[in-house]
Amino acid sequence: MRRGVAHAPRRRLGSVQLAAGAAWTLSRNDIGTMITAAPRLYPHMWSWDTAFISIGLAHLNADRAVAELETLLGAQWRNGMLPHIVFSSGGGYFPGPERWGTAELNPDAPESPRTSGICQPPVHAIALRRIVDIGRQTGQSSVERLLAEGWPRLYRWHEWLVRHRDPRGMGMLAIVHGWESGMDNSPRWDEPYAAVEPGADLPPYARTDRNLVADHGERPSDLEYDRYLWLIEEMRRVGYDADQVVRTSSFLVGDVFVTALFALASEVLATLGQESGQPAAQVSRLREWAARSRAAVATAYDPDAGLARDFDLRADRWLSVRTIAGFAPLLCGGLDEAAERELLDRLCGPDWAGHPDLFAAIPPSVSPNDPAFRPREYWRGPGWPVIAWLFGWAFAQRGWTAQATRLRAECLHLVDDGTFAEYYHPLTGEPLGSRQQSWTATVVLDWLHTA
Ligand code: 2M8
Repeated sequence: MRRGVAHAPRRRLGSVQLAAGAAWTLSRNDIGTMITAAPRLYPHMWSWDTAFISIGLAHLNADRAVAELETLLGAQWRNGMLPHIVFSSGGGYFPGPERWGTAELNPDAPESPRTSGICQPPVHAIALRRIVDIGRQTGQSSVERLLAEGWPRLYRWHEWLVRHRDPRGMGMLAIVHGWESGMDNSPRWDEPYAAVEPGADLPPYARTDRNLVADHGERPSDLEYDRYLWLIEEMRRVGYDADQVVRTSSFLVGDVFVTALFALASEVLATLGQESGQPAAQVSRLREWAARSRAAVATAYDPDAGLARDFDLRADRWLSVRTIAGFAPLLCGGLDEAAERELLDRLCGPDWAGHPDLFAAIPPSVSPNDPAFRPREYWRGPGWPVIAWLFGWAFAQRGWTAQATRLRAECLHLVDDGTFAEYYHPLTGEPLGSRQQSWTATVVLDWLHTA
């Protein structure tokens, strides 16, 4: 019996209704030029959201999935960076293109479409693999064009990360803003953010997110936002020059989760390249990058804590904060068999996905047994379907079928209220943050189509 108690009675949709709701969510968020991350809170294209969105779309219409990924790739900077936001022509989000000012400040940034000046986790090769496989099964040939034209772009994106985001040359990729992790206000970043002191000359700004999420406790605080904006200000002042940003940013952290995704995605991209006759030298470089980053993730693993750690490059110390990101080695491999088995057991055990009070057995962003656990607050406790999907996909690749199947079933239970929320209260299943979030809909579609 489920032990979580929902505050309001939950609807429970069957799989046909749920799939229809997910498809409707994507079409509702389709503004013609792109599918936005969410209708009101995120009315633009986010890099890693789009990777996931295109997977769900591929089940409905491969041409549209291809177009979506092409739009993102079309906004790639001349130096190879894939920007974290591609702005639509509408407003409604802060910081918008004027605040970022990338095209004015950096010759590599596209003038159209406008983009932000940072990046997000490199999951795009995983999306390419998935879209190509789905398109081939359903006989939709546009995926071959995406493979031929998208592969070199993704190669350049990975190359950019290696060139500009591996300051110690050891395979651990660094982020210069919490937003680059995708886990914006995770407690992982509390210590490095505490050292970020917003200057008195931070230009004034007005948040838009607080007008759109009724309970402000579900969003980051004002102090957190001051720091987010200050880091952007620092980048503006060096014209978004990638190397100068890494040299000067008050925030520079080796992100173990991004590094694991990079290792995994580099392997996936290498295999796709090998299968489709891409240059052998590039394919083997991808495998080398994957191996180096996998080794960096293994080095970040702390056997005493039983979790992998981030590394604060400014303070020169490991960050031993216990969050879902600590399970990064399960995504990319690299640990010895016994350590890996122990880590997998921990993920499924009573501190995490097996916690007896969870509404659904997916790992929350922070363990309910941790003093830092805040069940309603964004990346400080809620369950995120997209993260469950990532682990589920990686587990299936690694042959851990039982765990992958369980994640799928439990996550589908979490989202069967049909709100397609951005994140969920892990103990009650209450939908939180935005509703009709595209990447939640897409995860549902992929899972329902791969039963
Ligand atoms: C959230 O991040 C944006 C900033 O990039 C925000 O809070 O305004 C994160 O959950 C991020 O991972 C996600 O890509 C984005 C859009 O869904 O929202």
